[in-house]
Amino acid sequence: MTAPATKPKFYPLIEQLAGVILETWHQHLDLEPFTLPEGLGYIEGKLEGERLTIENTCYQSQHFRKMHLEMAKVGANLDILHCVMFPRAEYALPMFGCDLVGNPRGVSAAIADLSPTSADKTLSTAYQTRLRQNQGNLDFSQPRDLPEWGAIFSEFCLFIRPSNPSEEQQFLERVREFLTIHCQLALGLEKLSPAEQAIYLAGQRHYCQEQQRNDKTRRVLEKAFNPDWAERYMSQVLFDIPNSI
Ligand code: BLA
Repeated sequence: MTAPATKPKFYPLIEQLAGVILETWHQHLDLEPFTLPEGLGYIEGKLEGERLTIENTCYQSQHFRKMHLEMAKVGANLDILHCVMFPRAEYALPMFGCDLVGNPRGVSAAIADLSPTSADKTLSTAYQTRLRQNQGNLDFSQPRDLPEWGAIFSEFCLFIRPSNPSEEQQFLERVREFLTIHCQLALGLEKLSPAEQAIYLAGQRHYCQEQQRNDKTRRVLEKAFNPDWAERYMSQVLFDIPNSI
């Protein structure tokens, strides 16, 4: 199935965030296309009589095996942006992840993180130093509590309900900062030894396994398609687990 000629309009913060993500990728990295499994680029389903459309944009680069930006629309009421950068196991890199869920009244969930994949599940000193620089300036009135599987996220994880346009912009700029730091630090890394690569790959596997426990995402996909399809989409597209180096 190919995308329709007229693109659907998304909640403004979602459009802006997609712009920031693509802009930052293009600015710092040499992008190559990444092909998703057959038939999973543009998708349509029905959720309780409402149309669900999913648009996927996917790249790879020297340091990232898969950089996935997804924009989904459920009828007129639910807009979702999902983004994950899966590092190549050759590099000691955390996982960038971001999810934004919007409805006509506003954004209910805005989450972004650089999540560690190292053996001790901490970010490197270089990441910590850069991430601390502007952390003190952040001020959100409605922080949200992570679910139990959220233990995969770092101490820098931002999970909020933005309560006004200024908080929306603050979130957008913090994500730009996460992405800039991530791309810049990735470009300076040496390759790991095979033994070290196995550790980071295990870290990625754990991250994906835990993300697959997100019942809220699974429920939307199960209702729009069916449980088997949801399982396939979550395990092969949203959080596919690389098996080998
Ligand atoms: C929450 N994700 C949600 C919610 C919905 C989705 C409907 C509930 C919103 C709310 O509680 O206000 C739905 N998200 C989707 C769907 C897709 C999607 C259908 O990506 C894809 C088609 N989720 C991620 C990534 C992160 C993430 C990369 O995909 C984090 C880096 C986090 N989403 C995340 C978290 C919650 C959430 C932590 C809250 C879960 C909870 O409160 O239980």
